[in-house]
Amino acid sequence: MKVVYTDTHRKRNSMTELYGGELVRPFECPERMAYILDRLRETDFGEVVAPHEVQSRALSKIHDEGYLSFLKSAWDDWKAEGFKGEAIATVWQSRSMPSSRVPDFIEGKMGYYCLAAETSISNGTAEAAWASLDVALSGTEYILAGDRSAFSLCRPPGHHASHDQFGGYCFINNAAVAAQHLRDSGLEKVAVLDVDFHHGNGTQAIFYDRSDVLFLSLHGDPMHAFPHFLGHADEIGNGEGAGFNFNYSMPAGTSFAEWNNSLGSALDQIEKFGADAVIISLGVDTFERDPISFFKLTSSDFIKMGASIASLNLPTLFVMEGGYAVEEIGINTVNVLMGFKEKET
Ligand code: 7XA
Ligand code: ZN
Repeated sequence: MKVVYTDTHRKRNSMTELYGGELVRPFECPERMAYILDRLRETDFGEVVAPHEVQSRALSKIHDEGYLSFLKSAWDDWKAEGFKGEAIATVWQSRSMPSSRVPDFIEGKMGYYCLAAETSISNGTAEAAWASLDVALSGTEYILAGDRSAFSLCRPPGHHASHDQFGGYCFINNAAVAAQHLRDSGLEKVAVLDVDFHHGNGTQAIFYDRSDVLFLSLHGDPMHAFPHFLGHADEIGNGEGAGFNFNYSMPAGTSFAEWNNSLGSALDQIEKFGADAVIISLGVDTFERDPISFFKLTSSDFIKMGASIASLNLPTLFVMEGGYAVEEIGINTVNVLMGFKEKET
C-alpha cells in the first residue's frame, strides 16, 4: 500500500484554538504527522511518495467557488484590517437572523463561511489545505491505476468541511473530493465510511441528496459530541439520496465490542450497495486516551478494525482525519493499515 504525504502540511501551524473559553494551542498540530511517519518507518510499512499534480474538476463540484476564494484570501484580508490575532469567527447568521447574503467585511465573511469557532485561519492555512487535497487526489489516482489500497496522509483533515463552510479543523473535504474524482473517472458507486470519532457532517451534507455515493459514519452521539447538530440515526438522506446515508452514533464509554457491532452493520450496507470502491475517513480519536473524545478503543483494537475493513475486498483509499493522543497516533493509525494489509487479498 502506497502512502502519499507532503511536508507542506506544516504551513498550517495555527497557534490558537478556542477551547473551554481559552485560546490554546490547537489539538490538531503538525507533530501528529511526524508520529505517523515515524511509525510507518519503524514498521517498514512501505513506500512513502509525494503527491503529484492531478487534473480533476472534482474540487469545484464539491465546494462553492466563493468559499474557495474566501479560503485563499481570508488570512490576508484579516491582516489587512489590522487584527492582531489569528482569524476566528465571532458572529453567525443564525436561527434569529437567517441570511443568504455574504457580508463584505472579513469578520462577517468568517461567520458566513465558518461552522464552528474552534478553528482559526492563520498564515499558510490555505496552502496546507490545498496540499492536503493533492495528497488525497494522488491516493485516488493510485486506486484508479489499479492499486487495491492507498493511504493519503492528509493534514489538515477534511470531513467537517461542507460545500461552503470550514470548521472542526477542516477546510477542504478531502474524502468528498476523492469520492467525486472516483465517480468522474468512471466508477459507478462509491462508499465513504467515516470511522473518526466525530460525525462527518461535511461529507454527509455534501452527498445527502445523492444515491451514487453512500455515506456511513460511526461516531460519538452528537447530543454530547462535536459537531452537535448533525449525525443522528434518523438522518437517512433526502430525495434520490434517501436510504444512502447511515449514522451510527454511540454513547460515552463505547468499547470496541460495541463499536464493532456498528462497523459490522455499516460493512453489510456497503456490500448491499455494491460499491466499486470505498474511501475510509480514518480518524483514530476513538482511542481510549484521546483528549477530546469519549470512546474506549485500545491500540490493538485498531488492528481488528483494519482487518474488518479488508473483508469488504474492495479498492480502498484511506484518508487521514482526526486523532489527538499525539504520542500514540502513529501506533493507532499504522495498526489500522497493518490489520488491513494482513487481510488484504
Ligand atoms: O474529526 N474531527 C475532529 O477531530 C475535530 C473536532 C473538533 C472538536 C472541537 C470541539 N471543541
Ligand atoms: Zn475527529
